[in-house]
Amino acid sequence: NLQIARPQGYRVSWHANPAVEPHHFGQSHPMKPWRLTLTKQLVMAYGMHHAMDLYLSRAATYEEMADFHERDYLDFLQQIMPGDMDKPEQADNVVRFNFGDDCPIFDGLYSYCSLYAGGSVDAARKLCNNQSDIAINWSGGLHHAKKAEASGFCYVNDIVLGTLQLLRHHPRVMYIDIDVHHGDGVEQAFWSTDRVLTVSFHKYDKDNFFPGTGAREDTGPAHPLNPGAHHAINVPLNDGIDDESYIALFKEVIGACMKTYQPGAVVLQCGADSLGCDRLGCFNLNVRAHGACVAYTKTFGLPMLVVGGGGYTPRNVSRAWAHETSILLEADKIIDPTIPDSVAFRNHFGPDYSLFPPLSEMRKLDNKNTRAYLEGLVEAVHEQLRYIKG
Ligand code: TV1
Ligand code: CA
Ligand code: ZN
Repeated sequence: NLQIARPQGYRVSWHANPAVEPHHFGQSHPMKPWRLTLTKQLVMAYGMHHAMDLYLSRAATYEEMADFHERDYLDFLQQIMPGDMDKPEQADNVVRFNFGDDCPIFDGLYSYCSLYAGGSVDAARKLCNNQSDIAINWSGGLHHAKKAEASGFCYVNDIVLGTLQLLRHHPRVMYIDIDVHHGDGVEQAFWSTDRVLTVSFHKYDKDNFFPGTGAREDTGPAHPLNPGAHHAINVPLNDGIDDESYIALFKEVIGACMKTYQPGAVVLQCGADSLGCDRLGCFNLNVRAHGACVAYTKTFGLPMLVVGGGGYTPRNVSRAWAHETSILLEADKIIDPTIPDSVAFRNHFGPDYSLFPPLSEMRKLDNKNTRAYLEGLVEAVHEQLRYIKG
């Protein structure tokens, strides 16, 4: 019995549906749901599945997704088929809803979306019902989706749907996003409420890095009648940020936000494209530093919805998310950094077979974030927090 085996620990629940994993975005598309298979194999090889409650997540219903998304958009998502993309009668909607290279129409698209969204809705409900303290959905975290628009590999915004569930029980929810991209969809969804504080750390370059939003001074529509003014915190970064600076920055920003805002629950998006060596990312983080952010967030002892997100070098995505699962289980000090012999697809982890390969040394990117720049960011966040009362 797990409650007896881990009397002090948090109750951790794992929400997944293996039917998400076989979906293909297409030939050279960087988003690979297969990374979830690799993550699960690592977690199981370490025996972590014995220490948490495992739930087969349901597909989110149409009505559940309509909590955020427009019905027109969901109808399109539900009926569109691969091949329809080029049909003249669909052309208007394809453009209107932003389908294309980043967001292709592939086989089983609607089931893919409803399954990953169902995981976050289920996970949030377990937290609300007090049946879990930390609920994990690595297939979620798709932070760019808008209410009537697909964007940046995201179709349905599971984070918004999960957060809406948490808001039924908690007056204030804090959203933290460590994906290398700006969490624009979540920010925008909660732009006009003071009940969600969104905080995104990301690479920012208006013209050359997706999505081009999330400048330091973008803090939400600043109208005096908007209760959500000042409730979007953006931490824009340059290439090559290293472990030490990122962890220090994360702790200062999140520590200050927690102190001021005093949320009742946290949603943590753990996009793994902020790791060094990511196919799309440009930061220099190691698996341990990425995990240190998860560990720090956990120290506040709040109910946590933990979701995935980006991550385009599958072997490192699975390393990070397996390590972070162990942190949430308080098992990170116990597990062997050498990847178990028994793991499926073990060849993917060679030649080092370590959970912690030296990612920062493999593709050396200069750290373009000076100490002065980072200090300026922290100061600006403190100034912004003066507008917010907890
Ligand atoms: C098909 C095939 C699509 C190869 C897309 C990289 C591809 C990209 C592809 C790609 C790619 C982006 C843009 C340009 C907007 C476009 C899950 C006008 C090698 C959360 C989404 C990034 C990140 C979108 C998602 C970005 C997340 N980068 N190869 N597409 N246009 N799109 O720049 O935050 O991680 O790159
Ligand atoms: Ca981010
Ligand atoms: Zn990303």
